[in-house]
Amino acid sequence: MDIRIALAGNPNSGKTTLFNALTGANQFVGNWPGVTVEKKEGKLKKHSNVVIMDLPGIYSLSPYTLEEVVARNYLINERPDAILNIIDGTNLERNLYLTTQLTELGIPVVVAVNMMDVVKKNGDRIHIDELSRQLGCNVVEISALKGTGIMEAAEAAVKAAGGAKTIPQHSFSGPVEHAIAHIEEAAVHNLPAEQQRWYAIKIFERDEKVLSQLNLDKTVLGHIEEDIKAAEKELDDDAESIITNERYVYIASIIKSCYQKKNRGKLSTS
Ligand code: BGO
Repeated sequence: MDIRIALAGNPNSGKTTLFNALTGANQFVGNWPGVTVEKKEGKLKKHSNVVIMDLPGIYSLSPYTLEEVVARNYLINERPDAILNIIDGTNLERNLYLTTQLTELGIPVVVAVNMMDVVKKNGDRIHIDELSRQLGCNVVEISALKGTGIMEAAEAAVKAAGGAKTIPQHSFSGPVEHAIAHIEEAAVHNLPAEQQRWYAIKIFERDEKVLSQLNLDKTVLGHIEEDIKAAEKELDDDAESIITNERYVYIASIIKSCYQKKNRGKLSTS
């Protein structure tokens, strides 16, 4: 059986450059079923049993663009053996938004921090070990353009594919966790344990695609709605915005402890 690695990342993170460098001429290009979004897969060089699936470039796993729907359907329904998440090291805040969601899927994740040639040239520093600790997954520095670290990143993903699922390290605020715990118990306890959290968060967000997929009983839906409303009242915001905002608070704390900008704190002369 082939090992299936999904390559996921934001548009412009260097995903195409990395995919080409890892697979070379060993690529098959088509379309995702029923849509005109390009589907590319390829064999990892020197690993004929490893298939890399290049997912569309996305910022989030919300279902608002065709690309997001395609990517998340693949991750949820096909469940690759591991995710290699490429992030742009010069734009950590925006890129980690997707990462926080990928680590919730119950699939082993390896993060490849790309553009490290630029990060280093700028004199900035990313504390990789701390980033790895905070995300709960292996993190590898790469430059897809220069080819540095890329085989290490791919091999880390292959190794992760045979190991433990990534466990998200982030907790939402009390009222949200309270609602999520109720949702897990009421609606998704029959799903595999590692998938329950992702589904519960999506139900909390009232994600229509997930709700229609799960086809929950009306009484259960009514109880869940009460839990969501209680959190919304307590936090004075709508459920989806609460999740988004709390993700950004988490990301800000990661960046504070993992990213050091060379000129931070110095007065600008311009
Ligand atoms: C252009 N380092 C540097 N410095 N650049 C990188 C790296 C890296 O590690 N990795 C990728 N890039 P895609 P998506 C470009 O195309 O792979 C560059 O969307 C240009 N083009 O070369 O396409 C890469 O698939 C003109 O840059 O990303 C590309 O994720 C001037 O990042 C861009 C400058 O990479 C996006 C750059 C005509």
